[in-house]
Amino acid sequence: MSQSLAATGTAAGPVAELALGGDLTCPARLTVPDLLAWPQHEADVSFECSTSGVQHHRFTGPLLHDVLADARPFFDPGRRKDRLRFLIAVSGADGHHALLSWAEIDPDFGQAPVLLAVTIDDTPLDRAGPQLVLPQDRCGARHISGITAIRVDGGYTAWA
Ligand SMILES: Nc1nc2c(c(=O)[nH]1)N[C@H]1C(S)=C(S)[C@@H](COP(=O)(O)O)O[C@H]1N2
Ligand SMILES: [Mo]
Repeated sequence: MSQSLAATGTAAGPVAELALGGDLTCPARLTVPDLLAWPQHEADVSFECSTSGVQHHRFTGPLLHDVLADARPFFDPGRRKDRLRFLIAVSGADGHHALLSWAEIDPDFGQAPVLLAVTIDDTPLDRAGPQLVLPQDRCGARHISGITAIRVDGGYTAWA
């Protein structure tokens, strides 16, 4: 797709935008074409849905960690313990949402290769919006499609 089409959309509808917000130094609004600026990874994924059975898809896109780290969450990147408080809330356009912990995707901790997919089975997701891909998940429920917002929050403690 050309830059001008990406910026304006076409008769088929506007290009989807993802809002990155919360405890970030650099909050941003990103389109799927914007997500091509990060190194692209591939994942061949099988997951099971409780209603529709086993699904197989091939996804490409940046690592969620790379995109969020560049938005500079409010922690000192040099201090590992500082990162353990942070949660990542991912929401789709239809209201489906899930929480991840920062440590789950952090290379110093769980290092889960979670993608913000920009293609599914070689089809661009420019209009649908990016999809969360968790190759480690047996169940498909966290593979949130049409992501419209990701919020990073470092304010969680277990105090009653
Ligand atoms: N936005 C959004 N994403 C979603 C869902 C949803 O309801 N809304 N359902 C999830 C569930 S339960 C599964 S199993 C997979 C379904 O993937 P499929 O469309 O390839 O079957 O999408 C996940 N992503
Ligand atoms: Mo599902």
